[in-house]
Amino acid sequence: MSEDSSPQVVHRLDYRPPGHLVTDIDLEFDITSGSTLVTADLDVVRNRDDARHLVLDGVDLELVSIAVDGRLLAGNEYRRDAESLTIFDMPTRARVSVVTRVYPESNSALEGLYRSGSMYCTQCEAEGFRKITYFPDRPDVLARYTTTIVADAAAHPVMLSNGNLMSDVVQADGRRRVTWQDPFPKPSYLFALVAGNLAERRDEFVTQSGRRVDLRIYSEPHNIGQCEFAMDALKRSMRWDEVTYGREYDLDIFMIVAVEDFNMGAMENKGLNIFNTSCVLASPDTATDAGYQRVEAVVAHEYFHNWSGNRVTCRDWFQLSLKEGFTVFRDAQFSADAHSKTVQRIEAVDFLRTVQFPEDGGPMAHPVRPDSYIEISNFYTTTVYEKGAEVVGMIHTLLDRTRFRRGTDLYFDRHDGTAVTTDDFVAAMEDANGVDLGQFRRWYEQAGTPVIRVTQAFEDGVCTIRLEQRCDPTPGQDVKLPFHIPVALGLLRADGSECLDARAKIHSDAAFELRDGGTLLVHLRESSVALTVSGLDARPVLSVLRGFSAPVRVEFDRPRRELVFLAMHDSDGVSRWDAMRSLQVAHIEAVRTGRELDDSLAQVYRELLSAGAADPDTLALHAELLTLPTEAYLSDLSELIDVRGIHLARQNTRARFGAAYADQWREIYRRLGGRRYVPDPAGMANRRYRNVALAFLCAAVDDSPALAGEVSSLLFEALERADNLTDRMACLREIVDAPWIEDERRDAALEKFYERWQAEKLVIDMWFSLQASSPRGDPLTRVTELEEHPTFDRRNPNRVRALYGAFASQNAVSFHRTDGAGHRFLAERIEAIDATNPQLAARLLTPLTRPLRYPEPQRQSMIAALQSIRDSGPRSKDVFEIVSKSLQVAVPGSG
Ligand code: B3K
Ligand code: ZN
Repeated sequence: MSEDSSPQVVHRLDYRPPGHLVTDIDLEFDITSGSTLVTADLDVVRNRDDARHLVLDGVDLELVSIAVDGRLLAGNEYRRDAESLTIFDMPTRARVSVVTRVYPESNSALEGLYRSGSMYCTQCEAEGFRKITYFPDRPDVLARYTTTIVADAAAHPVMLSNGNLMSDVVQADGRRRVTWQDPFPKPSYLFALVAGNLAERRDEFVTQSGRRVDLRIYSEPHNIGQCEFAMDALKRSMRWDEVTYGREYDLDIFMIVAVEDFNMGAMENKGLNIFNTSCVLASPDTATDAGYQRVEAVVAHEYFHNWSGNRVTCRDWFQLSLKEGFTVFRDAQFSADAHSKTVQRIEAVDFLRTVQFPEDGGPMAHPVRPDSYIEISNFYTTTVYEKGAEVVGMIHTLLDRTRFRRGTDLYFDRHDGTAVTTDDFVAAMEDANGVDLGQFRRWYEQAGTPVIRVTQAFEDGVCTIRLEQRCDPTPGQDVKLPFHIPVALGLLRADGSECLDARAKIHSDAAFELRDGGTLLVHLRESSVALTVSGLDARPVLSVLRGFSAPVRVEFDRPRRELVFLAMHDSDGVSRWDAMRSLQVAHIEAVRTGRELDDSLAQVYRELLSAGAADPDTLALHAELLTLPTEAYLSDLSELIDVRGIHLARQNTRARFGAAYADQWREIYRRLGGRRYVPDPAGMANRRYRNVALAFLCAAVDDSPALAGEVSSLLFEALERADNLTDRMACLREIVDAPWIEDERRDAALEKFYERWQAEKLVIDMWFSLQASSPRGDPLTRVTELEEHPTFDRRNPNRVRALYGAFASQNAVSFHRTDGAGHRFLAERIEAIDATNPQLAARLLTPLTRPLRYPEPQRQSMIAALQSIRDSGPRSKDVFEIVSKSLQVAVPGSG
């Protein structure tokens, strides 16, 4: 992008139905080394009376020929510019034949057709198909695809596309010709092609109606041994969607391909999902427990898209959350059914608060249904995905499970085979259940995180609770109207029992419903509502926002002893965790500001450590309760982020609680050790708790240096003995971070680890990120040394994120160095990466986008870093949009 060209802003309200539709498309890919010839035959029908000319999207394409109904067009019959091709005076119906040449070998943006390792593959969402051929590349043009691939047979034993296999022949010239046909009309973003020398893992699934479906996972041959877990997750997902949503798979075959160079996690192309290896490969030595859970969730997510996304798709990209929010909600339900519901929910809330809340309060804040964009790739955000899932979750809460299912049944029936809007989704929920979600729709329309302020009074047996909501302005939205917020409340007696049951005397102007287990669901629709509960013996302890019933912040000034009580006794695990978080945050904040500390937090640690945990779910919950919030979580809670202060206060707290209970941590670590490795929920809970204990024990050394010898022997022995990556990484993390381990021993451990696992790229990614995120020594120098490592590859997104991403987002003290070197470093790397892979570059920008949240001198140096990217004339719309929006907020009037 040159400096003077002002990039076009796309507005939601400018939507118009497509001028032309394409009913069928025949594609032929003639793949030769260095270039691929693409022939596309499109059956085009006029769709709007005023559409005289046919406009097709196309970017970076070499046009070889273009014909209409078999007649080659002369130069004056069409026009081409950088992003489109217009055929003048199109007949109402015609067959358009376009031949283009593309260069997958030199496609480093990883969008369109590109090469990764020994294979060719595609990525078309959102607007990548236009880099393959000329086409109306928008999600509301649904066509039937027939795809033929012709390539050298020996080099490409596997040639795949969407749908069912129609033919597979070796031609007289030795080239192989394979044809696939997808009977389901789909938008171009769901097109996929893969060709290469791949290994395969096969299985099958019999659907609820008795149809047999072939299941295949493909990967580079060296990775095929790590596909078993994903296959199992796939079969479980297929069954789950039948049972939970009545959704059955619809083609004869379902394929997953694992690709090493991929910009995001995975892609739900019809019948042919393409995955980043990091989201599909798993083995005890190459994936941590978190990795296993990610594989399971992403496999499920992409599979679920077959209905929520593919069979019913988006009308335009502003509706992205229609498929993404809903599908994240579905995959979270699936994971909750497979693991501890409470812990799954805690992890989702933790992520939302750490990543989505800052986004919603920053320069890129946008509604779940955005109103405008410059580059749609920038809107695959935690707001569209995770907040979108929260919005669907609130509908689920408001309706309950049975009525929600009634709504989704109607939605799928009504819209199967069409491209619709988030409004259509909500309307189906309303129509199926006779409810009014009019005000609720504001969750799709207004950006920003609402705040609920809670006050509680008690007098003469009457407890009065007042809830007030507000939401700060966000860019472009100065005034917010009240949201319809489902607030789940509980009232607890001193013995931990619930006050609210069918006999409770509750009064409020707001609507409310009593749910199972003593939880009251209050519909907060006004700016402020009051609720009274009378006939109580004593002041109850209020449990607010149980299950995190809405994506809001809560302000509630209350005695710390109530938080201690909730952390130990609330019947809702999420609320226990939330109370614990409040105590931890208050403690760390007191340490940071040098204020007097009380014993509240210690009291809960003592109680939890002596409580024991009888079952895996409790063990997993206790591990979550004991874990301290990350620096990123803490940062979002203060107006002005004191990076070093937060780091030191958290370290100090870790050390103090480590040392205070060193005997217990040691005992837990020993007691839970020595079990055979199994990647199931019980095994994961065990390892999680045990490694929390290990981390505290290591932190104890900071407070009690005399422990150094014992703890370091324990660490090195445990590293040696570990039979799985989770435990190995837990030890190595401590070894890399601990200031009390000599440099030589640390370097030797890293070296040995590298030697042992160098063949496993995903493990080496972790090796990079472990070092990039370590606060020890001089991280920036270490990161610049790691850039020179022979296996560092600036073109591989996983490796880039492992090094630069981990440094900028998990090594705050070094990234935000007061001399600005961290900021400059990232800005320079982003400029370089923007030249080859704009989507990757744009994602790396996040840690630089909110200068106003930092004090001087960081603020100025972040602004300077953004300005230097701007002044270098960003090549892509992706980087331009984020840099200019960040600067507009940081330095109003600039940007
Ligand atoms: N739909 C894809 C994301 C595509 C991102 C394009 N920049 C993965 C997913 O959400 O399932
Ligand atoms: Zn998705």
